[in-house]
Amino acid sequence: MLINKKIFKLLNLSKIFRLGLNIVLVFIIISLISVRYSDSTLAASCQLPPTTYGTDTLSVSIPLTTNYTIWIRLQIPSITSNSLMLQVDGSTCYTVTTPSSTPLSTWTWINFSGGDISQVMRQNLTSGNHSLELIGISDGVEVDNLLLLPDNTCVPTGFGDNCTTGQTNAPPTTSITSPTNNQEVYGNNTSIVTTATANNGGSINSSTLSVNSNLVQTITTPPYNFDINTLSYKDGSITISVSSTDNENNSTSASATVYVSNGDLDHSGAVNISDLAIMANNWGKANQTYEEGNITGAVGSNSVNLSDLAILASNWGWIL
Ligand SMILES: [Ca+2]
Ligand SMILES: [Ca+2]
Repeated sequence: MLINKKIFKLLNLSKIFRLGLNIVLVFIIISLISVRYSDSTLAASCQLPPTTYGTDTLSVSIPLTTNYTIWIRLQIPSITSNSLMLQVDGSTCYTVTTPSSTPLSTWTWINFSGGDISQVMRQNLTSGNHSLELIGISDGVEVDNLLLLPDNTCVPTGFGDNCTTGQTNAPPTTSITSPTNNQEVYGNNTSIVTTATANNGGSINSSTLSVNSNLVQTITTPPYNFDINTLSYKDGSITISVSSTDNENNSTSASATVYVSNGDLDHSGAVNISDLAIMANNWGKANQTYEEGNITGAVGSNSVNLSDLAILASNWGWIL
């Protein structure tokens, strides 16, 4: 049952015991979560007392691997009937016991186990399916909300809306994998490899490539890799930048400065005899600059040689 992209609500879950579970599972800043409810048998990990008061289990799809703080909103009928168990994935058991100061028959949020506020129920949940099982071990304890909050600072009030509304994705993460800063690029099919990763369960809507602040291409589905024709630019530095935008219109960008090196050694706008003359004049010399004919490789890394001539030859006659 999907209510909206951030909150889903399951009603009238329990017919067994007064946990009377109206469970609200909220994944902050996570979009479009599907969930199904099912009763299940008790898992082995919780060491159950002789008498229990029923169980309710949620199977839930977690879209984002991160640490979650588990909050349970419960109310207790008496100071001695004040516990339940929460079992995560059949393997992690929390005994949730309210402190003696907890008011009776009053909805109270608890995020710790064993009656100890320092024992915060916070654990890593990987993306994928997980089960959350509530087990009644005290008669008359009621639960109506359960929250999983990536944010470990928010303390829910009311139904927890203060922790679940107004949240937005953290901006996506964007990077340029290749080429790297100051790398030489040449030819008509230079691949720009980038990454765009949404955060907090969001999704990437688009990634754009700009060269010298001019939009070149927009990609809406991964992989976010672009091809540019470096022959569209004069030899010398250009700035490539990518910007990714997520489903909540948060954007981040990354940029790199690269050096177009198509053989126009004198930056005249054409690859021609004058460039060849420069190269010939410095043929075989080490520690040459690009303008002296050392097209490939950083200055000093190698000599003016055949690999440089090959690039010049392949772009021979190019005029921008
Ligand atoms: Ca030239
Ligand atoms: Ca060289």
